[in-house]
Amino acid sequence: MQTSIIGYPRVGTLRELKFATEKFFKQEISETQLQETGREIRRRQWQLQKASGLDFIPSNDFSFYDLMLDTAVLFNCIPKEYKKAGFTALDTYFAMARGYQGEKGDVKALAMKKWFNTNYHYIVPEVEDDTEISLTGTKPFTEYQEAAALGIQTKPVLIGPFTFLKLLRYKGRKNAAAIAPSLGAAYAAAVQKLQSLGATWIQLDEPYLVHDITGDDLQLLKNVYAPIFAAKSTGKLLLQTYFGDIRDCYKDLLQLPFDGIGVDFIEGKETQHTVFSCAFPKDKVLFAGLLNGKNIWRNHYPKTLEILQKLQAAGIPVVLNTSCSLLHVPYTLQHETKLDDSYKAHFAFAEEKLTELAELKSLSALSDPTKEPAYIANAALFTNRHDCVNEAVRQRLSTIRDSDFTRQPAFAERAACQKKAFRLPLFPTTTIGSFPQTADVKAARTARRKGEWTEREYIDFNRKKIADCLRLQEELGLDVLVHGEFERNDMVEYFGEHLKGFLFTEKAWVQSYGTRCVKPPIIWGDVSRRQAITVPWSTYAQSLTEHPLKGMLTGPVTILNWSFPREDISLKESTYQIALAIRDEVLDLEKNGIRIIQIDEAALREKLPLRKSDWFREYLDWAIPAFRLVHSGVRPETQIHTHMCYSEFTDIIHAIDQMDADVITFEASRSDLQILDSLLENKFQTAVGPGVYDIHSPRVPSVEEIKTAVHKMLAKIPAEKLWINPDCGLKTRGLAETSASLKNMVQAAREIRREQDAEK
Ligand code: THG
Ligand code: ZN
Repeated sequence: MQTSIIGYPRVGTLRELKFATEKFFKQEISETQLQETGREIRRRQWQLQKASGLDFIPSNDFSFYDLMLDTAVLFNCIPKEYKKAGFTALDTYFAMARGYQGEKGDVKALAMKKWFNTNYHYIVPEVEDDTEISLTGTKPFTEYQEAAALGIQTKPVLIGPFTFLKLLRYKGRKNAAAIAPSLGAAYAAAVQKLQSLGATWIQLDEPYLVHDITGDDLQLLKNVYAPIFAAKSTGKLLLQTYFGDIRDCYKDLLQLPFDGIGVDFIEGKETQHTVFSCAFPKDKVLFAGLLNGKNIWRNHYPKTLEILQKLQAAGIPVVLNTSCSLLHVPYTLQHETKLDDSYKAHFAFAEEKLTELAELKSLSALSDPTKEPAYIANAALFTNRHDCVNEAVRQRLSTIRDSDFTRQPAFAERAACQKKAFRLPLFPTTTIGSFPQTADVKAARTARRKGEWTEREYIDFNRKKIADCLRLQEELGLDVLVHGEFERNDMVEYFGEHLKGFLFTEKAWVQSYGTRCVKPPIIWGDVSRRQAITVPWSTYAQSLTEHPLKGMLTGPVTILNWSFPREDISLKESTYQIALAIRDEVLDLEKNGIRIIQIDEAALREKLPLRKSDWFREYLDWAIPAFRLVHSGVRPETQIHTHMCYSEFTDIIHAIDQMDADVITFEASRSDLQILDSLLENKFQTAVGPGVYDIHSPRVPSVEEIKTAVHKMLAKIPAEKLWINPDCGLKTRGLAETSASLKNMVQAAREIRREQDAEK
């Protein structure tokens, strides 16, 4: 049996690519130096994979920003506005990813969206009616040759044409069916070129197939693949799916001339049933995704070997695979010096997963693997796991009642109380919570962590930052202020570090978008709060201002979704435990005079099942109650805010309203304000702050631009329900662009208030 992986992380074991790219953005290094960093990372990981004994080594899984963007560039889907005079190919590429503002012009970035149900974000390519789709790029070919020159035969990886068609944004009249022929031909040319270079297997990733697939979808897939099949000669094609099962199209896919089908046994609840319920063609190979590519727990060998045996007994030729790309886990446990070995024994990051693949490969070749040390050691991990149960937490959870999920009084009555209590102007202005994490802020955290600063020095530093931040917000004229979150590395990791039951790592970075990474904490055991977490910072900040100060918390669903979750208890149970811990913090903030509390559910949508039929039963039926459990205990005049990122929530709008917050802010500026219609149609009751400008880009929006966005909002949202705020937190931005942008935002709000007065 051979082994395979779908893809590998690319940011570098110590985030070398991130640092090089950011230096390149600041023009501190040349393009040549950046390219060299990329080449070095690729070389190191190919050689590591080869040394591990991996049979199918991927290439073209590397990217300077994102694979969807790479695919767009490969096939010439480059909107006209990014082709500036004097731009290099790389400048054009980065302008599409991040926008560009400078001597050569002013263009916005392409939209960015969540990659399926992960915390990775992809760039949404656009096609216009006159876009000429054809093979114009070279990246997969040069990377294939680069590996070949090192003596390593690789399996080139491309995002498949069906998934690409489904995720594209169509700017003109042409739809997916209209561009399928030219896209299919362009892919065919790429496949031909790879074959001519010597590629034996070519992987086409089609994760979109794990959605509910219709007959039309299947027809589209067949159409776009027709020229690709025609181009197949010496090479073999692997259709790779992940993030779920392909129950509705598996049988049809087996009829097509693919040489391999990759399925996900981890997230695909129906995968086993699907695979064993029909005969497998003799001329194909099943790439069985049995190692979790998304979570960091060790694989359970006895279980995996059992499934492999069943597949072999059914006469199915198998390659052992990961369930998805390893992009979603950190590189290696080797840099984790502080985690005790008794914990580390339970984890496998990307590098350790390579070892697991190798061990499983040799175990699976034995008639009785159960006597092998590797097998015995692995099996033992699943029988003894220490300190993960906390009886007090379980006891508390068992006593919650239905009434604990409902805030009193109802929305309208609370809204009236709050209106009187706060006396805010029409269109109140606020921010999402974080302010720029400038170099001094990060340096302070590092100094504290390394023990170079005392706790007192660290607190004083942060207090000074808070004071400066409040002064800035008052000068800018914002209405509801925040303390700026200088004490937080990340909105989830910070709470993980302060709650019992979590473990955290030092270098376990996972790419979130572009050069940005996150370090998800690990939920090891039952969760509870040790002591107040944010209260000292928020009360200090409130003591400095007459304005309402918004206390900032992260909600239980987001903490769960952005951590590595347990696999020994349900997600629901884990989330309810976190909800009770955050509930304690909410009530403490209120007791200490904080009158507005934001409980971010930035990631609420992220783990919404990809199949609609699972939405409620598998997720929303506990995710929404978990949020309600957090805030149901507050007084009527305490205002509860929430925030959601990448809020494609048109289709779950009722569930969002059921969270029963008083105000919700969300991303809207990069996604052309479609959501406003559905807010109107669905009589959304929660007050809303659709972001008026995009914070993921360094460009400063003009007053006019912001006013235009607000006018569009006012056409759909009653004036008394509208808040004015940026898209998301400001932590990734510089101070200068932040002040300039917020100044324009406040100015826009003022002008719009004046216009409204004039109309009366
Ligand atoms: N936290 C977590 N996940 C997230 C977000 C988050 N996913 C969605 C969205 N926000 C992604 N956005 C970001 C924004 C900024 C950063 C990461 C993800 C970021 N990271 C620092 C970096 O890469 O330089 C590292 C953080 C640090 O210095 O400690 O700035 O907010 N969990
Ligand atoms: Zn956000």
